[in-house]
Formats: sequence, structure tokens, C-alpha cells
Amino acid sequence: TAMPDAPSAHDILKLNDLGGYTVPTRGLYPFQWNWDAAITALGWMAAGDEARAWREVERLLEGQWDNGMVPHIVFHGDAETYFPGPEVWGVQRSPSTSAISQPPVLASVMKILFEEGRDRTLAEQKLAATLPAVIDYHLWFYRERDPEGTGRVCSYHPWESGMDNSPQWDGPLAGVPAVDAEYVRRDTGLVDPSERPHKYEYDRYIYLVKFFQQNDHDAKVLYRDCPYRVEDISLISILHRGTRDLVTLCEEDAASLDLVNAHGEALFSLKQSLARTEEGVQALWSEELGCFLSRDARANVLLEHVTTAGILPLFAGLPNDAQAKQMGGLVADWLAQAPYGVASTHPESTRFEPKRYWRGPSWLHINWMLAIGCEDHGLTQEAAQIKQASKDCIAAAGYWEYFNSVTGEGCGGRDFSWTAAMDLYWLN
Ligand code: 2M8
Repeated sequence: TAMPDAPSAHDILKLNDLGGYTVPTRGLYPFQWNWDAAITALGWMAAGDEARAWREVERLLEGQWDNGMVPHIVFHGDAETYFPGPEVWGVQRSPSTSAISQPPVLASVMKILFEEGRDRTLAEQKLAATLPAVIDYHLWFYRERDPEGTGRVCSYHPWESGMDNSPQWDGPLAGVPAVDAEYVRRDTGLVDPSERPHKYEYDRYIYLVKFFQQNDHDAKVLYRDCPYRVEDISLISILHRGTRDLVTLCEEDAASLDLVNAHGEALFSLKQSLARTEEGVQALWSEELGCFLSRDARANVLLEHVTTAGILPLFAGLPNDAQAKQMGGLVADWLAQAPYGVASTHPESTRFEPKRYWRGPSWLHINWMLAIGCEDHGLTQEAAQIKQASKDCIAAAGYWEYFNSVTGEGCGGRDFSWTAAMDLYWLN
């Protein structure tokens, strides 16, 4: 489905492979990113290289902190083309990493690698080797990011959501001071600035990076004092689905590995967290907008923007029947207005910008999760439409980072790993 003479999806993964880890795209993102790595592993498996898929997971876990956090970037090698690099994050460990996480779609991906892998010996061996680390990762999320047990983990940085400049974060970001230092961005020299966040946002992104460092990444201090603390409905949903998948893996799929015996207490705690989220997420439902919302936990306000984050609870099985039905209607209307969707911000929003990054373009890994979510809730027609729209993006433009949701034009970085991986695994 690629453009004539363009590299195939598998070629792109090979092009971006720097030795067991895959960069999202060369130049713009020269390190290993957390949720990109997970999605890309699916591509490696679909391309027939299961060992390489598991290697991607193992290399990501090399960045795991002692407290269980799996960071959003692992700086395996040096690169001059990205800002902020390891020296700005200032994390003293090897390999160096960022100091925040990202939506943990990893567990759900590992369940797929395990269930769909043809080499059973490899799948069992790799799962047994990596699963304890991922259990610790999920325990870390609930322990440090929801210390009061609300069922709604919080994030400390728009980058942690993976949806960097989503309109959802406009309000909470306004409460963050601008960094008081000069810095040079690299991204706007590599791609069209009209497809990237503004300087206003970067000034605050970098302030937060410095803030984490100044407070020694102390979980208690950050929870109390971080000027940005948001209950991100997308993060909550992806974590919830991942935790459910972890429990299923241990108790059913890989029962023969006896993970339940080894991790009984952890699994018990994870199940309690699942129950808390099932209840706690209802505080984020908007009957008026027909979707879930994120919440500014510092200002104590719901962030009233209709974005793909607010329909990701479908991926986690969190909506009740009536809510799922209402969300199905919303999705149908959403797709009708931006044919290369699902537009990351609803096209009717005053903040909708069809080619500016997370303010309106279509992202294929999000579409994949939404299609699964629709399918799980019996919204089969919407699921099929999302899949078709995603195929149309690749047919129109090839393997770009993301797509203008109105025209299908490719945007951001080219030869992009997660788009290639989604084509290999999902769309082919
Ligand atoms: C984008 O984010 C990074 C920061 O993490 C950036 O703009 O520098 C986001 O689209 C994020 O979701 C993604 O994981 C990352 C790499 O593709 O790029």
C-alpha cells in the first residue's frame, strides 16, 4: 500500500533499527520512545521477526528505573538532532533516560506478541523474562501517580500523555511558568513549524523538565508541588487495558508459566486498582459532550474538549452500555467531518487544527486502539470505518508520522516506524 518507489513498511522498520531498538524516525526522534517501541514491536512480529519484536521490548526495559517506572525516552546512543536530550533531563543512570513515562500500551502489546507468536518456546521464554518488570511498571503507576487511590492516575507533563499539544492541556499548561533560560529547539528545523507546538508550549515543557530535576524526582514532592498535575483520560484508559491484559496473561494465557504463584500479591493489588478505576472514571464522564474528559487535578476542573483521549475508554472497556452507545454516535459524526480521521480533536471544536500535531490530525496507533475499543463494544461499523480511514491515509500519502485528517496529507516526520508497524500488523 506504499507509494511507488517508496520504501516498504518493513524497509522502514529496518531503516530505523539502530540495533535492537527502533527510532520513531531518523533525525527528528533519534532515540527509543516508550509507546512507539510497543507499537513498533507489533510491526516486527507481523514482518515475521518475532525475536526482534521481543528485543524491542527488552531494550525498552533497559531504561526502567529502580522504582518501576519505564521512561518515555531511553537515550541508548548519542544524537545531536533532538532537544531536550539527556543532558537537559539530567538523569544519572545508564542508559540515560527522561524522567516521565508515557501511555503504557506495552502490556497489551506483549499479550498480543504472546498470543499470536508462532514460536511458542520463544514466546514463553521472553514473556517469563519480561513480565515481572512490566508488573512493577504498572504497580509504580498506581502507587506514585494515584497515591490517594482515586482510580485516576495523574500525569506531570503533556509529553507524558503522548498527545503533546492536545487542546486538553491548554488550561493546565497556563498554570506553568515559562522556563527562565535560553534553549534551541531542533524539531522546527527538521519539519514544518506549522505542524509543531508553539514556543509558548515549549517554554513550559522545558520548565517542567527542570522542575523535576530540581526536586530530585521525588514522588511525594511532585505530587504535592508540580504546577502541572492532570488526570489524563487517555493514560488512565491505556493503563487500565494494560493492567487487565497483564492479569489475563498471568491467570489464563500463560498459566503454565506459574506467574500467579510468583506474583500473587502484585496481581491482587493490580486487581484492586482495576476496581478503583472502574468506579473512579465515572467522575470524568460528560453526559453533555457524550464522552469522557481529562481533569486538571490542581485547579479541580474538567477539561471540556472533545478529543480522541475521551473516547479511548472504549479500548479499556470502561464505558457502560449507554455511554458506549452515545460514544458510538459521536464517533460516526466525527468521522463524517474529517474523512481521514479519527481527528485527534473533534472537527467542530474551535481549537481544531487539522495538521498541527495533536490538535486535529489522525494518528494510526490511536485509530487502532479506537477500532479495538469500538469492536469490543459492538460498534462494528464504526470500527470498520476507522480501519478504512486509516488505510486511506497510507494510500494517500505513505508512512508519515501522522496525517491531515481532512485532506489525508502526510505530516510531521517521514518514514515513520509506528505508521509502518500499524500497516504491517493491522491494515495489511
Ligand atoms: C512526540 O513527542 C516528543 C516528546 O516525547 C516530541 O515531540 O519531542 C509525540 O507524538 C509522542 O506521542 C511520540 O511518542 C514521540 C515520538 O514519536 O513524538
